[in-house]
Amino acid sequence: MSAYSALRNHHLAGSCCRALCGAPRPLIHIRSASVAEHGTRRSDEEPLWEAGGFPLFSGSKIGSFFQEKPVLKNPFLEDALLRAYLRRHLPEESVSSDLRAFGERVANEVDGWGRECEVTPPRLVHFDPWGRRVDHIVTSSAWKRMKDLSAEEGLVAIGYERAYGEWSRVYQMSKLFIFSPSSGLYTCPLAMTDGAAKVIQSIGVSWPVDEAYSRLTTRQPERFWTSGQWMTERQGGSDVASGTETVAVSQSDGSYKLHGFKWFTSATDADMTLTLARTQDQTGATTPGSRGLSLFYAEVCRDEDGLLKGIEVQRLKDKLGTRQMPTAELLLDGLPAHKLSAEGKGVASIANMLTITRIHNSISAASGMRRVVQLARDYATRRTAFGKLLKDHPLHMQTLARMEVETRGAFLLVMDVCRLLGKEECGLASQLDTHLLRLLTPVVKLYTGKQAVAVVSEGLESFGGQGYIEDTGLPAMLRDVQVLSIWEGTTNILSLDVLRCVARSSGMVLHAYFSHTKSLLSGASSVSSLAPAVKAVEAALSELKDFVQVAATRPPGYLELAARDLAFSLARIYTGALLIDHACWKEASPSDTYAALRWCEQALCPVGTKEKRGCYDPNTPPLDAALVYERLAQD
Ligand code: UCC
Repeated sequence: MSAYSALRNHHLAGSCCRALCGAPRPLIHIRSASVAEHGTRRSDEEPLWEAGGFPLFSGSKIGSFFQEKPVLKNPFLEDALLRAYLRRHLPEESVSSDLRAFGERVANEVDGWGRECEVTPPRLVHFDPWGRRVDHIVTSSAWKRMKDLSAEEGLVAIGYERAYGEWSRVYQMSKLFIFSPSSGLYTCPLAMTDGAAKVIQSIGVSWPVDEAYSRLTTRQPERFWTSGQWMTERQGGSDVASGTETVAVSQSDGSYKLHGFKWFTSATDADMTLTLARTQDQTGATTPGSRGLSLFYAEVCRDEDGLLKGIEVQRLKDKLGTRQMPTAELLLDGLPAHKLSAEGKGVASIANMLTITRIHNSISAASGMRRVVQLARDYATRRTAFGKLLKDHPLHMQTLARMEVETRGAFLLVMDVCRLLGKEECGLASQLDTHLLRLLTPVVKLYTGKQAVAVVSEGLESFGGQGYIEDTGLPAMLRDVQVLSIWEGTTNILSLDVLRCVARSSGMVLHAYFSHTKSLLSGASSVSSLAPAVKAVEAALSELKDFVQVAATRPPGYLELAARDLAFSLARIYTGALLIDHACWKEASPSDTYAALRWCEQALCPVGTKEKRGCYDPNTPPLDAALVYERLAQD
């Protein structure tokens, strides 16, 4: 500070003080909550005035206290449950050393790229400077680096190399679990890429998709392709059967040209896509509904003039979150394509893709929770309020512990579904496993999607006002998890999918559920510390069984009203059993037991309770409607 400004500040401070107090101000002390170093508090009494009599914050000075930000550490090393789960089920040194190294890379390098993707969102360039239509989706260099990284790290490939047999999916998904919150949403194209590879594999890896399959599953960045999944049209993405207007016009060489409007295509910079369309008969007519839909494969490429072949990009979507990723409206105007499914089997064929993307969605949900807990617990060791670190406030720790319990439950549920997927893909699944996989896929997707929004929202609150500040990166986490309950089937659509698979399997999926959940409890019979949790799960199972028996005698509308609560009950009970099972493992920690006990304190079977209260009776829909549409008397 120059002599002049020092004098001026001194003068101003003095005159201001005199104006306020009418007398020279004595030295004031405040209680300080700042921290000099980790966990070490500075002296309680700290002068507000500097030596020489100048107040802090005077002139250009901004005081000595700055918030410490939470630090992202290696997300693999920081995750006790992930490491224990792998030690229990996949104790391969090559896996843990890969995950350790990847975790280091995520914390030190990739997380920064993810942030770059967020602050440099994609944009659409419709025309070149000379007026020619080009439809270029310009993405950040970080987004492109994510693509190369994904290939190098085998983020799709691991699931298809199957180097670890039936546990290969668990390995792949563990890697994605570490990657997801730092990925700048690159996990979205990877989900669809994985789903497309799965569809191709189930249909048969032969022309015209053999080359595509090898590119989707390669580790070579220069060959790696991503895939889109274009299902949503202008009439919406849930009722695909009646909402799909796209027509496939057959060509003389056996291929097709697609004409339609895809309303919501994610990660539209993909190299290829799978999509649904209706073929025409001789007269040009199409079959309505699901029976008229077939599955098509199309490459996204440019002609010799640099124009997209058969595609016009109408605009990019302006979304709440997932802004890192281009999401577009596409006009398909003669897009060259090949039919992959049997005629009219489009929905059933793309269902394989949905199974995979729904599992990826659940991984993203669980890892979003894990990340916010990791950051919040780190912050709690740095931030002081009311004279002590946040971690020393029991109420704050209770909140974080509740978030941790939710995160653990979500992790075990999704990993169990990955386990089942791995078994099925290696031909090792029993019929029970196959039924469980079918039932639990919509359950895990819908449940973790909702949990993620709640946990990440709570997580933001644990940073106080900083959780609401855009450039901390924290608000983006909440925006991004909000999509997880929406795309790939909303909560209600997936609840109805649960009913669909119960009906189509004549209840066999529920039979598998009851029998496997009980078997998960078997190890706990002699563990007294877990007795309250076991008792709660057993009681909930029996309540659920009662509900199923009652529901079987009621009309279909009854079950539809109960669908959401049924799905939540299936998720909570099964997760409780998984937590108990994990806590019985010989290397389990006391915290594993505690997490199981805490999880099982909640209402595990809401569908049973609500059934007894008459919530699904035929009189409730009109009452619900009357409540929602109630008008004031003067209206
Ligand atoms: O595309 C989107 C965004 C992409 C972004 C990807 C990000 C991934 C996550 C990233 C993480 C970061 S969003 C739009 C996504 N759209 C959906 O998810 C569709 C939602 N709607 C449904 O799921 C509906 O339930 C439909 C479309 C499946 C209903 O169709 P239908 O035709 O009315 O249903 P049907 O008639 O019951 O079933 C037709 C056939 C049957 O087989 P067949 O013909 O052999 O009898 C069913 O058994 O499809 C079979 N099927 C299934 N099979 C239907 N659903 C399933 C299923 N879930 N699993 C197996």
